[in-house]
Amino acid sequence: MMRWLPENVGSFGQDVDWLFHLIYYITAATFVLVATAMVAFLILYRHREGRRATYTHGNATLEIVWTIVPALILVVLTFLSVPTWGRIQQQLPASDVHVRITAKQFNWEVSYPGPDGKFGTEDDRTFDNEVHVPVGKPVILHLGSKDVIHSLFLPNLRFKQDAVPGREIVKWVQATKPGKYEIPCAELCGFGHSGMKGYLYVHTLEEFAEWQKQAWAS
Ligand SMILES: [Cu+2]
Repeated sequence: MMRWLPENVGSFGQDVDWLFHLIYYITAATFVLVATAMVAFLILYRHREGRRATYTHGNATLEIVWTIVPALILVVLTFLSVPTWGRIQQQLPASDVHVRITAKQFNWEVSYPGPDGKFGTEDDRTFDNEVHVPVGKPVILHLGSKDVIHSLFLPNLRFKQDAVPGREIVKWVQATKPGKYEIPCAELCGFGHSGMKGYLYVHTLEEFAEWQKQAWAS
């Protein structure tokens, strides 16, 4: 198994990684097959004195086979992906942790609703480029943008979602391990795009309660 993926600490990361590896190995095998055939043909059919080129009109059977096999593979991959896609994208788990992440050139504005549980009221707290979440609990993300399209990328949670101006996109994630993880912007959004970086802090439940107490104390 490949070791170059970032550490997975997301509740649906295993399913995403399984599909990723499956597709990776299918494409890797196809690449080896094509490259080997190409090199073999280069050697077998190289120029030789006295040998004339022949003209061929193709091979219908071969063409049907190499069209149908990839088509079948794609259909199978689709059916294998549907349950994971449905679980991640088509359900919103019940949760009392809500975070509003608003992208702008070139920052992530991160707001919490505060004790009243409502956004846009006095007790909201807003932070720049830091998202704090508790471990083991679903977190509802309310994604927006103030200017252009950005993309919130949480590589360790196997989560990536565009933030689109004029729309609120509601998604969820759940972290399985405390730690500090990177949040890059994954959509070229202007000259400061490469520096548009935040951090995701996954806390234990006690640490998260403590962080909340401090954030709302001031
Ligand atoms: Cu951006």
